[in-house]
Amino acid sequence: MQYLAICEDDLLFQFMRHVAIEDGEIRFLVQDESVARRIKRLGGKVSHGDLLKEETYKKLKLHYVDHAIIFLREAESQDRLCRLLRSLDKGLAIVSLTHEKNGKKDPDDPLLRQLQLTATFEEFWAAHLLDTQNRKKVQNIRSLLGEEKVHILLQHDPDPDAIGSALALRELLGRNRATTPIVTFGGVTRPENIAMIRLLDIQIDRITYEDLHKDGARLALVDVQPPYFDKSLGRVDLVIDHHPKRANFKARFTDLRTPYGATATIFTEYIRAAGIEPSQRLATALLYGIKTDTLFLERGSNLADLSAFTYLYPFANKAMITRIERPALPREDLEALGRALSRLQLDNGVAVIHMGEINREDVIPQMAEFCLQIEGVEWGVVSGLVNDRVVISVRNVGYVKSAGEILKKLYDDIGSAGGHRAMAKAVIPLDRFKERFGEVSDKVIRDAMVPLIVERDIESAHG
Ligand SMILES: [Mn+2]
Repeated sequence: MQYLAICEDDLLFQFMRHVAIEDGEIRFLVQDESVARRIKRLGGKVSHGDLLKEETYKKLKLHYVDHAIIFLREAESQDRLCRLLRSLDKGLAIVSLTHEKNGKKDPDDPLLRQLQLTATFEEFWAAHLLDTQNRKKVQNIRSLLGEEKVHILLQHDPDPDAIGSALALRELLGRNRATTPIVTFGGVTRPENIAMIRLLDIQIDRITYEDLHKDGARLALVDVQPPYFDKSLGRVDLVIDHHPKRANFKARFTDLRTPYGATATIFTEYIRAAGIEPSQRLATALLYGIKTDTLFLERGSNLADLSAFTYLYPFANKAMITRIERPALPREDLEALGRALSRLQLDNGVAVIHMGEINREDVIPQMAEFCLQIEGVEWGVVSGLVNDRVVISVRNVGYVKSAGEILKKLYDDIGSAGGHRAMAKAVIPLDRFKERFGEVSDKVIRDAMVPLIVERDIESAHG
């Protein structure tokens, strides 16, 4: 490949002299002989001549050149040169560097590219500035947490983004489980997340508020912020998260990046900036964190998530992610689902199931989701009794009335209810439920869902 870099002076040469081009060589073309001599002294291949004369290019044997890069100070000369080169060679690829904000475009010439120098530099700087900032932050984090024991605290039901981020923080600190345990006040419940910590051998310890600072331990929060917890956490050393800031809090170090789709993306940037090559275990955890929090880069993700995902991909164990995503269904859950199916009622596109008493809350939304696969069903409404709460989960096909609004209207005054257009959930304490409906039985819970269906019919009657 032959490149021809055309410039009045040695500016392009200074920029490009150290650019290694594996598949070819660069020849420079400048206006003045003295400039050409200087470039030659510095080891460049160079010609000189009138840049806007046809003669110059005939001498150069332009037909051997595949790619021209041009930068002239005046926009008008730049345009003239582009036209001249095009008239001499129809197949020549031209990159035209311009410092004008609105360089003219020629939509009819697919082999001509206009690049704005300022935009190119901004892009270049943005990436490098970010990397430098990340490096500085890693230094701060390391010196802040020093040699003390660190508790990495996650939300009550830790998700893959939180778990991956915690693992990355521990790696950044060069610590192990004993000195830097990952802790929660709750526990991991989703079958996929349980599979994740089992397959990747990650321990998450249960902790109490009293033990948070035991023996002078430092406290780091990832993928969550202090106001999430109902009690005060005492001194918080570190908060790294991508959720919007809900209320003010104090921490010695914070890095909140709300445009990011995942906290694991922030940690991937830290790991890269620190020059750490991620182990397969860490890369798998981070990749799975980004994948689940962004719904495979669809929801609320940005370029940073994509770039982190691309970076982690070759290091991660993709087969293991597939195994995490298809966790084994325990026999008792399967039986609960079987019993649930036998209670299915179908009414005018609405599938209703009351599952009765169950151990795990997450099978309720799973069942509601499953109902949508039944032919002709637009709404799946599934309820269950979990400990001392009635839980109702609603799914719909999305083009009907908002499930979240309906549930909110029906149950928000006696419990908590809400959600999106296509998925919603209500949780009602058993005593409040009894207050309104008298008793708790399959029949009553089923009847309690009737207004939901009526509501939905009124809505469809209105169009
Ligand atoms: Mn997250």
